[in-house]
Amino acid sequence: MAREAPHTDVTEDELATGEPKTFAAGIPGVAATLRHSMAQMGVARTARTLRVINQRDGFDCPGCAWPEGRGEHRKAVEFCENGAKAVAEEATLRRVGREFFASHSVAELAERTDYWLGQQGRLTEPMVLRGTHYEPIGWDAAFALIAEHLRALSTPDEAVFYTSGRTSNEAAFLYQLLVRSYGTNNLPDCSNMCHESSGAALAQTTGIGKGSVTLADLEQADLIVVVGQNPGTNHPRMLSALEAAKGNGAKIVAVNPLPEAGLLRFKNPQNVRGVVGRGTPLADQFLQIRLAGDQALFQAVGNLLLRWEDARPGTVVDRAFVERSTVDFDRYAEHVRALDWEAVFAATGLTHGEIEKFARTVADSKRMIVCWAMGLTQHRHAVATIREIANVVLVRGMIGKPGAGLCPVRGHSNVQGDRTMGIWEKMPEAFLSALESEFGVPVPRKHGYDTVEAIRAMRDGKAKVFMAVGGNFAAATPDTEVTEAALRQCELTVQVSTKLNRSHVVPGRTALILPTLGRTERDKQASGEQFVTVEDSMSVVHRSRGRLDPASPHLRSEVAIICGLAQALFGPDHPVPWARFVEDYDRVRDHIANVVPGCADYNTRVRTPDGFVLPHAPRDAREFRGTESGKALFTANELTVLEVPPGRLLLQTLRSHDQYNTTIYGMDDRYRGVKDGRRVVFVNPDDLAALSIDDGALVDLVSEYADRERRAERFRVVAYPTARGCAATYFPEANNLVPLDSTAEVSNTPTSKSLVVRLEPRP
Ligand SMILES: Nc1nc2c(c(=O)[nH]1)N[C@H]1C(S)=C(S)[C@@H](COP(=O)(O)OP(=O)(O)OC[C@H]3O[C@@H](n4cnc5c(=O)[nH]c(N)nc54)[C@H](O)[C@@H]3O)O[C@H]1N2
Ligand SMILES: Nc1nc2c(c(=O)[nH]1)N[C@H]1C(S)=C(S)[C@@H](COP(=O)(O)OP(=O)(O)OC[C@H]3O[C@@H](n4cnc5c(=O)[nH]c(N)nc54)[C@H](O)[C@@H]3O)O[C@H]1N2
Ligand SMILES: [Mo]
Repeated sequence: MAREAPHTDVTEDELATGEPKTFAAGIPGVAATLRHSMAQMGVARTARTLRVINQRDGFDCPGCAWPEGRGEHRKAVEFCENGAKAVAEEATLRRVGREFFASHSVAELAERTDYWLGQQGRLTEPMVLRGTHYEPIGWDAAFALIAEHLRALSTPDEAVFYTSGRTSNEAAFLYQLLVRSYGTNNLPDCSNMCHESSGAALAQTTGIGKGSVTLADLEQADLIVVVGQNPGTNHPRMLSALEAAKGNGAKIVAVNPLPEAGLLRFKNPQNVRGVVGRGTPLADQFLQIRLAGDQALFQAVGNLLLRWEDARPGTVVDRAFVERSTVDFDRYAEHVRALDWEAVFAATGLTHGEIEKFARTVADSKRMIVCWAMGLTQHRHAVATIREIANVVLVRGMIGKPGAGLCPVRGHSNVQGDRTMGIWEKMPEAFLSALESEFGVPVPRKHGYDTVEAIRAMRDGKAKVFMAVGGNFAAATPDTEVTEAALRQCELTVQVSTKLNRSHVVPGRTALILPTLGRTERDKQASGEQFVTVEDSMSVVHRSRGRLDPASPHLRSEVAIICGLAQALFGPDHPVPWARFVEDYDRVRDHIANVVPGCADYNTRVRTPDGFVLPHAPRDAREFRGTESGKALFTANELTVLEVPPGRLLLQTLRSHDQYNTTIYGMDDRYRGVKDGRRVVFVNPDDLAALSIDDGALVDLVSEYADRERRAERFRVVAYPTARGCAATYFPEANNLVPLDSTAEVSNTPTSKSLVVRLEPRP
């Protein structure tokens, strides 16, 4: 049954809605940045902090994974409104100390909203849950307690070790080494809920699960297709790249159920025209697609491309590339030639004319890039959809040459780096054996649990210890009630965190909070001040060094926490020199150089001003060594149209302009015209008319899934120009509507962007 969600700020009564904005950033963006930063950090700290974001000698913005410019392309201001909010959130002057925990029981904190929890400030010392309250505990005692629990398990597979994508490469490498030395591959991470579908599709078709383009490519492209992504909010610096591409004559096509402000028009706050003028119109074509219709769209594009090729052979298909570098073209061609256009219209909600115009732009392009994010990855057929995009790119030979390629735009600032460093429940054999021989410790081969499997294992009593380095597992995962019950059932939960969040108030029988340094903070160890390294969405690895004094003298770095735990768990005679790693992170990097492919000479290369770019065979050499055949793979993907019963809508859960995942910065969603409320559901006015529901009505959202119904209460309806039959609401408030078992094929990513729901008006 539905709980009156404590996620709620019951502010929907004050909710104000207005026209959605048709442009992004400009003056309101700058004003919002400064207001938010100064409220959290004060004036001097704001000035000092914002100056070093994403600069060579500064820290990597903890916002998104969009790359910085290299060489002379690096700007004096390499951050955006939302990056500044992420920084302010971490560099806040507010603190959560022992007095705070003494005066609030866990039960009481569990009634608070996520927003309230996050607003209390930075965690300052290790805490352990005893009875009703968290109490201070020393670091050594905390490590001993975890080690004791881990040693008591009947198998290491009864423990789960989660990671969120802010963890540095050094910490990630040591964490997976700790977990594998202990004896399990249970390393679920936020990526399981994020770009897992992209990784799976790209690895199968191109041989490497990462994007193939660089920032320079974007500037050279003549066509950039942005599918299922809202860069104006989630990757604002990408808008500058789109604007530059546009200036060079590129066309931009946006594919989205929502007319997202940043995609339609952009006011760059970093130039005069952006501040005073009307800004740059970005999208040349906006395809307002139905949720989960993209596989059909790209099959239809493939169908038209082949038809035009048949009419004028040699003009559309890049024959030389297809013959030399790919396999299974004929199977693909046969499949899309037999396309059922009625299914395409039903799935996309688009007309033949709209699709044809788009396909024509694709056929005319000489340098095409396709970018995408969560709008593609969080659907049942996500992997097939991304494979379909790869098909179109391969037909046109749009990979491994300047200005062209596949560009999954990553979320968390180091989520890609964490994977490179081994955070994955199914790392390949080559990595595991390299790790084993580097350190002389046996490493298990059996695949571990991903996020969804980890929840099931905890629910079923098969996993009993849960540890998280970062993130907010309780709020970010699907099926909130199931997940929270699963966490509460654990014997021990351990959260390594910077700030208080929902996961701390849904504790296991014993629970620890271990506070850690953030990106912005100075990290001093025995050999002096340390830096860490990260990898952005375009495979650039570089340094990040914090400059602020730590939020509290008791904080430890993630590296120090992991090494401290390892020493308690393995004792002094372990073959891995854990204590030495903490003293000097160069020693960690020397091992990364030996184990991680592409990282030879790591310590030298990360010290070059812009860092270095990891190898990527398709991008660098038009080679596809990683696939089974050694060539790029065309795939034939069965087209399945999601059936939505009459009277029901397809609901997506997405981000407002005022949040970072489960961290809520504020109650507004400026570009969508929403003020003072998050419990809203956006619905097309024609659907509202058909359902006889008024704009502004209060409804429950009821998701219908095979096993049972799930209900989220009290959402305010907002009539909004989304695609027909589709609705949208915010993550994480609606996560209890996402069934644990409803996941994408192959990637097992929760389908948080296509939920069949009905709206039930409240009396
Ligand atoms: N400020 C800020 N920045 C962030 C984050 C944040 O929360 N706040 N989160 C970070 C993380 S971890 C990630 S993964 C990224 C997320 O970046 P996005 O993927 O941009 O995030 P969402 O808000 O989930 O938006 C999904 C977009 O896809 C569209 N969409 C949904 N379903 C479909 C579909 O079926 N087809 C198509 N074509 N479009 C669809 C939605 O309308 C929306 O525009 O951002 C990162 N950056
Ligand atoms: N319904 C729905 N669910 C979703 C999504 C969706 O679109 N819809 N998106 C999914 C996606 S794309 C993602 S990536 C996941 C995100 O899942 P997570 O990564 O688990 O969640 P976050 O909200 O990013 O984590 C925020 C917490 O991280 C901690 N933190 C911040 N900085 C640091 C640091 O430097 N070190 C440490 N140790 N901790 C730190 C803080 O305590 C903060 O409360 O959610 C997924 N869930
Ligand atoms: Mo993400």
